[in-house]
Amino acid sequence: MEIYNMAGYRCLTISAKQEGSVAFLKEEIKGKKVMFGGHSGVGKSTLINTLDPELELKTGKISMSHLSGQHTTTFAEMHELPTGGFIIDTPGIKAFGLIDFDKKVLSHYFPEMRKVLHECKFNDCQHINEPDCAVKNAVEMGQIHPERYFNYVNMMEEDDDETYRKDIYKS
Ligand SMILES: Nc1nc2c(ncn2[C@@H]2O[C@H](COP(=O)(O)OP(=O)(O)OP(=O)(O)O)[C@@H](O)[C@H]2O)c(=O)[nH]1
Ligand SMILES: [Mg+2]
Ligand SMILES: [Zn+2]
Repeated sequence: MEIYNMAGYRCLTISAKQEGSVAFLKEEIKGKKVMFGGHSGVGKSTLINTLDPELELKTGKISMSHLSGQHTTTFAEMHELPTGGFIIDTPGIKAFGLIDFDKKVLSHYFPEMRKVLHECKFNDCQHINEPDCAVKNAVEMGQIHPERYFNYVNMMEEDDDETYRKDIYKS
């Protein structure tokens, strides 16, 4: 939570087992389309059942040997809530990847980087090896969490094979 709060995201802890703690979600979702994402077993479907018990979505036990969910939800589905708005339940995330994505603008999707990147010396700075980089400076000054910068570098270095293959097919 510390990492994401620092990046400018609002983080809250809630429990599907305590109805009072999810009441505010009904207000949040009114007039919106909201999606729940996360690993299998974190309680996405359970939380949606709390928002509308009539949905009776299937939920799964946590596997004691793996201490994780069992991929109970198998496809994404959108439900209209009687209290207003729409909620989308999704299967647990198995892998994360960037497809058809221009890495040159990856930092624009990190709010805390977007805030400072106009101060980089080069306006096409990739925040990796360039001198006078505002993003790297912010990491050093403790304004950007090192974990977030580490994730950024990892994504930048991720294999581009997928994109490469698509380019071959196109030509
Ligand atoms: N104590 C507690 N248990 C919870 C909470 N939310 C979910 N659970 C339990 O965690 C288990 C998994 O919940 P699910 O709702 O099936 O999880 P999911 O995120 O939908 O999982 P997938 O559909 O596999 O992606 C169930 O046994 C729930 O009863 C919670 O807030 N507190
Ligand atoms: Mg589920
Ligand atoms: Zn930079």
